[in-house]
Amino acid sequence: QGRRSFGSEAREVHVAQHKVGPQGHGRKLNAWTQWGELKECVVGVADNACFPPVQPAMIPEINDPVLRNVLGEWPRGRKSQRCIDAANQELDNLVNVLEGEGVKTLRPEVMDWSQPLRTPLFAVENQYVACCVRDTVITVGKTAIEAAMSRRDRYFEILAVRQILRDLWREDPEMLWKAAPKPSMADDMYDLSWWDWTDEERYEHMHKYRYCINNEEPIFDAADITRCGKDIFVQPSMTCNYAGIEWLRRELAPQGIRVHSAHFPYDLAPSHIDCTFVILGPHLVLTNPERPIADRDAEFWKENGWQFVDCGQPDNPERPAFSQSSKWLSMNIFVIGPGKVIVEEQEKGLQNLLKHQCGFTTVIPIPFRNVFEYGGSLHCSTWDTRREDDMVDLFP
Ligand code: ABU
Repeated sequence: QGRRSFGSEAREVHVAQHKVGPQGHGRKLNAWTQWGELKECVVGVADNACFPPVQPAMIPEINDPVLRNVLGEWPRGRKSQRCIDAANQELDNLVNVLEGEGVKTLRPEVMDWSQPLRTPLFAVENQYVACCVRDTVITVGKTAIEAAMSRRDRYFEILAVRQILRDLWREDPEMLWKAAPKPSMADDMYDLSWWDWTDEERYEHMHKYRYCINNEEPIFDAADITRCGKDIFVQPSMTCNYAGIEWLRRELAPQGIRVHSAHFPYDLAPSHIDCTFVILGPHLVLTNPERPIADRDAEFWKENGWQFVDCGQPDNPERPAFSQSSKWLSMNIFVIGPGKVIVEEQEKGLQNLLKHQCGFTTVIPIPFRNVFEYGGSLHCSTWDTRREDDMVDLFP
């Protein structure tokens, strides 16, 4: 066989020599559900965080009116070290809590996000941060999928977890690694007129599910997706269009995975399903009282025996001055196993609901409000790489 360089045996030798094939260390990528026993996950980092630049996918606003008057305009460049340290302290504590629960944790690489970025089609003065890893990549069964994100400052955020992806792929011969087509992020990918609509106009159009991106290229953030075994549900949003959902459908259909869209018409500027519709376990969903699921979608869930439990109003509805997320980060909880969940420490009402009405026996409160500045809470800032679960069929 020695010199037949294109024969299959020779190719295997070549693969092994160059360390690109399975290394057989026994780690597995696996996550079919939102509730299987968590064994390994990535927790984000706030290092070198910058303010997101104004761009077609995001026109940020300062929440605090006093500060808005003082600053006059949206800040630029690096965030303060104090703000970064405060978030990192809470993220590190989450790591300790997870390790204490027997979950192996991994961290993104620390990168310099203050660098400007220029492609042939757009330029931004700086990048963002690798805190909300949930947005950039998702595990669907045995496949890792890199998202097709809409924000220009997040174009290269995936690089912070590429080494983790490479290591997993080498070690797990069954793992599939897919990356959605990198969006152009050119001006014509966006619908800038959406930003000029009043709330009344957005309300009038709410059943069209059209936001600041158009439908020309597949776009989705990984956090627009939630998993229920054989079925995954994806929310059209500011960060996800129907082309993105169709891309997921075509890629995952050969594995027997059914991709559904999930609609929440009363959220007039939605992004990410994990503050709106949070799967707690088989047949149980925590729902957002201000963002009910569309009637036709609700029927499908209920026909299949699912129950919805409304989350109460947040105990602390305050949003940090520069956070672009809603008060509903309160329900961005992290289910780490059947009956086991991590919740922000100030959300006492939700902790009680989970204990007394949703069957959770272990509810772990931890401080996390300093991470809200970066647009996410406990679920957003994690990416589960291994859960003990299977491709269950809960929509037979
Ligand atoms: N990153 C999750 C944000 C969702 C929300 O603002 O409700």
